[in-house]
Amino acid sequence: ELYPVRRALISVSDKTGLVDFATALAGHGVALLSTGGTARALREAGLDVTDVSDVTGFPEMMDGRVKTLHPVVHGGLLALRDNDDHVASMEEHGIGAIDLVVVNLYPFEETVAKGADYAEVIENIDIGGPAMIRSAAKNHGFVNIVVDVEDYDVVLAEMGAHGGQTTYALRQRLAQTAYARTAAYDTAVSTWMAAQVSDTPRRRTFGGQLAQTLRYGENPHQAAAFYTDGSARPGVATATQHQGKALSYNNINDTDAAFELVSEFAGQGPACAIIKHANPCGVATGATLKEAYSRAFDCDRTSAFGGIIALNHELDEDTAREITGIFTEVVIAPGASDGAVRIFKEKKNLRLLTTDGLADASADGLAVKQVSGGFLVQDKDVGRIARDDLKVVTKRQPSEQEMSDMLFAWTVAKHVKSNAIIYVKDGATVGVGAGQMSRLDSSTIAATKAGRMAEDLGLSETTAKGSVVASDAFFPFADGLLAAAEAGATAVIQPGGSMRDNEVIAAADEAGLAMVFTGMRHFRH
Ligand code: 93A
Repeated sequence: ELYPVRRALISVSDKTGLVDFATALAGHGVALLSTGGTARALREAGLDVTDVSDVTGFPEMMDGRVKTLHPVVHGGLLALRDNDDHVASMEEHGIGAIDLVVVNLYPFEETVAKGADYAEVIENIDIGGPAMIRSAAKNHGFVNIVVDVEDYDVVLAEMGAHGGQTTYALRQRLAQTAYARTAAYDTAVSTWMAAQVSDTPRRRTFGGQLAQTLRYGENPHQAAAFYTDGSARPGVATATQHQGKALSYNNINDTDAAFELVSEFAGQGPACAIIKHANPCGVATGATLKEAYSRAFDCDRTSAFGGIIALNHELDEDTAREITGIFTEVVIAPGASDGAVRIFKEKKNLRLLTTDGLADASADGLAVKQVSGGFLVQDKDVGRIARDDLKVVTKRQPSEQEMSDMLFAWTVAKHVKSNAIIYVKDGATVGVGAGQMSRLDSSTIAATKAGRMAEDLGLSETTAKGSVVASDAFFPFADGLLAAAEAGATAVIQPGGSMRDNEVIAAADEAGLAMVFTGMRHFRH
């Protein structure tokens, strides 16, 4: 897996560190090939350099638009050194192997940033550079591709340690860095062009595959489109739509939230999540899918109107009939029976989506969020808590029912915008408080909703009575916890870790609550 560096092609716009790096390469006996400006800089430093034009037999032409775009360059980069045919082709056409490419691109981003005119920006779209980067990176089994000045020393360190050779691990890592660079470069080009194109903004591409132009975004005055990333993961992007008009921006967002939540219950009994404005207004398990739906609906009948429903089992006729009792925007499920499809056919405005199974809730992924001037990227929240992870911190131990309800509530909490407070009883939410700036306000809202649910169902006392409560982050003070106890909760699941944990635990003991710490937080914004 070690492979020697014998010949390098250097073509850089940013000449920082160039001479030191090339000098060190020459010290390892590496032959240097270079393009116009780069070759000049190296010669001025007294290095022995061959011009690429001498190798290609063509001068750099068309204002430099064509310098390295030649089979003698790309053949030297792409040839598999251990393939007899490839080696024969190299010999036949006089192509010499190139083992190291050092390229940084025309400063497209900087040219845009300084406010250059259209023609100048266009001239700064590098073609030959990215082509060489991609060729060299593809052939990383043999070729080193360096696109970052920071990597000059890394390459030299390996060559120093291995007698002028580099490891496969390094070449592979360099290739990944290289493709990230060309991807970012092309994104910069397409983003700049998007602003030049007079076409409707929804045609602009920002990376990804345009799947659908949307009628509008979150609001009618916002143009919008749906891009997919090509992954085959079951979800809203890959689902089959059976009927109804096209999904809107908000539909897609909420359908995603619903499906991701219900996918937490993969491989378990029937479960249903109903989403409104990206938050669950009811999540429940049930003996049947119909029961799961009904119990989710009962949590907040008012909010469920016009909601998005996700199911973790194939939609059956009974459940379908029950769902048609009120207006629902979208139902998504891992399949639907023929009978269920027939029942929905009568409801022209109801969209039915089926997927190929549920999403893997524990599969790693990235979550990207746009902020002004950039993107925030983080690992997807795939944190999950099992019974053994819980630490009972109160004198009273939770009962079996409380324990399973707490785990259910915790799973739901992960999918509720912070601050999140969720009351759960018998495997169903009975009150959800979401998206408040104060945890106490979320508690109050969740308790109020539990009271309203009782009214809707004609019950004499709040459904929060005898429930468990989950909090997505720790209770900083005892007040939030006491509010939950007052509302009727008997057990609490929360991360713990507050400076005042002792006070909070003492308050729980005083109120006769059972409380467990997860040691994990589930902020969601
Ligand atoms: O105009 S190009 O896209 N055509 C090419 O064939 C080509 N080959 C290398 N630009 C090309 N380059 C770029 O020239 C490199 O990516 C590098 O940024 C720059 C280095 O040019 P010089 O050595 O003349 O300073």
